[in-house]
Amino acid sequence: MPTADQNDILFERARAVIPGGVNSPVRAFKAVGGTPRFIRRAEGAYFWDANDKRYIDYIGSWGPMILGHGHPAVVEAVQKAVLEGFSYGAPTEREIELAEAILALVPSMEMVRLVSSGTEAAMSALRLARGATGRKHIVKFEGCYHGHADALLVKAGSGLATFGHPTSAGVPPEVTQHTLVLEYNNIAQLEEAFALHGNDIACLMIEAIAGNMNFVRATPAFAARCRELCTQHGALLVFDEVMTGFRVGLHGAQGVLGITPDLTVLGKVIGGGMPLAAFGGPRAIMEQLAPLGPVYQAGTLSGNPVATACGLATLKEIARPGFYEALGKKTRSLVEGLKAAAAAVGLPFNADSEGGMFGFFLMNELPQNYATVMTTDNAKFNALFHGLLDRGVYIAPALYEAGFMSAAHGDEDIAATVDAARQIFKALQAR
Ligand code: KE4
Repeated sequence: MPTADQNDILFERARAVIPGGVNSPVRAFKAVGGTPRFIRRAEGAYFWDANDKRYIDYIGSWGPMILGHGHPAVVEAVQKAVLEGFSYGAPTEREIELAEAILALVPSMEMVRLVSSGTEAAMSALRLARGATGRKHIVKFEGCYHGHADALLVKAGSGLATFGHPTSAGVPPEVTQHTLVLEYNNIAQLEEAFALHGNDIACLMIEAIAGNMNFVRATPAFAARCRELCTQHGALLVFDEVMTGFRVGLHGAQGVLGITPDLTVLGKVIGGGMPLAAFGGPRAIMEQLAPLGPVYQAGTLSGNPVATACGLATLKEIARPGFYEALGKKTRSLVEGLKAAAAAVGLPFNADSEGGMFGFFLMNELPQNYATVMTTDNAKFNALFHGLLDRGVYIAPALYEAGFMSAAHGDEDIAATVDAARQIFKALQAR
């Protein structure tokens, strides 16, 4: 009699008390089918599910675990911090230390405000941009995700440069009527939108390397045009680097592209796996924030003393010389190995990476926008996902998500991953 699958048992129990059995939708495996794995513990590049099955983890908590799980220096910092208290609701020196560390690594920032999630950081940056410019309109791009604040849960309107419609129930159209949703990497559409609305645009928010439609880079020309048009029209350029910050390189996507945004949104890696995010920019803009200025923003656990200890210890490790060279080499090794394995069986496949972030596509091109990514054969992706999962390799349970390498992944993990993929690619090609 096979032993009962503990993941099934836990999933059934979870669905009785938590909507969909999860506290964040992507974890429910709805896009790929099957039972989510309930994780009991993690260490280094691995985590173990409720059946005590080990997986090579390429989610890394969706980006934060860049050092791998349970880095000794980070564990020690958190253990020490909790003994001093969990939360005070009062300022601490450690918040200053983390702010100083972030500003040292993000030259476009003169000041930073710490919050508890990427959604909160992006939402607050948006409000600050509107408050600082006195304008209503905002620009975002199809396929970019900036958390679930109402004004950002928007899909493109019909026709060119028309205002967006809500993607979620519970968001009144009045809230999204000022959000323009454009096609990523479409310079002509961007220029049209600014020609029509430029002087009413408070900000353009973008993932300059987009990790929410798998892995799509803004072309240098497109990124430069975003910068030029924002400058020309007095709109603020906001780089949402919640995922790319300290992930694609020590200076994020803005460092890779050489573009200076007006505001930057950070999260994930800066919390090292604990609830911590941030947004920042020039002093003149940031000082519009309460308690100094008219733009209100607040948070009970903002700058939490344990989360800031975790973040600081993480930043200290990633700032060490050679960290990103070694991480980038590992990620490229995985990507090149997967491409070679797919080519060997003639499977249409391509992949890309930057620093510790990667993506792959079951097509020969590297998509430039969301519509192209979505032409992927879902059934093939799902077969790949479950084939890897069965072989102890855990990638994102959705084709529109990116993958994440950690410093703890070893050559043997990468070889095992490529080998598992090789076994599946052959079957995929035959479908
Ligand atoms: P959070 O509120 O989930 O901390 O951050 C929102 C957010 C903002 N900006 C970017 C670029 C992001 O990628 C995210 C969150 N990313 C998703 C993964 N695609 C988090 C995973 C989840 O939703 O469970």
